[in-house]
Amino acid sequence: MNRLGLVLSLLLFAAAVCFAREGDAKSNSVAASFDDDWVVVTVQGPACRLDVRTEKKPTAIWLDGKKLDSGWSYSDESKMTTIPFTEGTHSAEIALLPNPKLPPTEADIPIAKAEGSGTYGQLKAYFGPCGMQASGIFTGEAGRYECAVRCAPIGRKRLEASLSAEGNPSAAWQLDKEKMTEKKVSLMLFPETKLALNVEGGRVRSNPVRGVAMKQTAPVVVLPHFPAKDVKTEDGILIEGEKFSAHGGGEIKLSGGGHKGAHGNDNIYSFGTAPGQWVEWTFPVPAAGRYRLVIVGASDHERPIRRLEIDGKVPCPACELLQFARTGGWARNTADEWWAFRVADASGSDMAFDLSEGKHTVRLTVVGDHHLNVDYLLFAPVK
Ligand SMILES: [Ca+2]
Repeated sequence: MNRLGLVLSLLLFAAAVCFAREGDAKSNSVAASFDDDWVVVTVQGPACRLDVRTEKKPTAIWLDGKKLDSGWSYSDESKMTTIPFTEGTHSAEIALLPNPKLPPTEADIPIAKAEGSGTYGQLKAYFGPCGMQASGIFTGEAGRYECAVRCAPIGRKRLEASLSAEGNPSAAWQLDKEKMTEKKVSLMLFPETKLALNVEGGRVRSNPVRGVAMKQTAPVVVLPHFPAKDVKTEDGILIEGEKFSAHGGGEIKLSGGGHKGAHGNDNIYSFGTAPGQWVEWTFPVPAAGRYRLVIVGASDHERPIRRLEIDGKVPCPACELLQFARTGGWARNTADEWWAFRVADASGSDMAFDLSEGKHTVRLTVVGDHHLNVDYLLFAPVK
């Protein structure tokens, strides 16, 4: 540590190098801290003049955010900088580096589209003694996005950045002292999702976030639907929801007849207690061919989203994020709340799956935390 650093360390741990003069020294409280080539002092109490041992002449001083062009002085003999304070609580920022600038108080950080032009909204950032707090609303379409955050070198230790969506922490990382860093994280985003990007650990001297960019990696496909009573169950391979062959990530609950109008008088309910929960069914295919899939479910949540896999693979890009709908209720008392959802692509065209004769598996995995009751699945041959 150089001599300045040593003196400033003393300043930090024992305010003995700050002296209040021309006031009532016993009534003034002084807090001091330093980072890099800055000293920040906060003084509370009666009017006073404060001597701060800075070891060299400051290049600029700001008092309560306003630059002090005169009124302060520096003594080569004592190595002290003297600053006048009026009564009250005031903060002085003393710069010891060439061409100093006060940190920004606020900034706009666009959420750029990683491909093409335009933005998905922007974050409003505020800067203060603790760091930077930025927040904003995502304006793009529902989907999974790769989010990249680029941070500038911060020239200090122990500054941490964190990113969250709807208050759920998504990523946290430590910023690098000397080089640019980039953090990539995958996020499920919907229109109006609240995003927050914070840098904590102390005052930043410039905006540490050089950019935020997002790229959609999977769209959410809203499934077309029709009343479950119109499903022609005799036309296909019917797989009862309740007769699953495997599951993971949480308990699967069976109704045991507690819901109205369920096929086979049973169904799965509250499927979706945790992200990543899954349920799988094994089913025989009597004849090789192309099949369409209908899933009969009920929900009183806004957007249950499930990933569909057949024989261990996501069979189409749309199957990554299939969105069911709020059907009006959980079908506890009303059979009409069972809806049939056609597995379709983004244009609403039915997907067709090639299935060989023999055993196959179909799996639904929870994305998000919205519940879905599942009565049955039906693979119907394409005619
Ligand atoms: Ca059933």
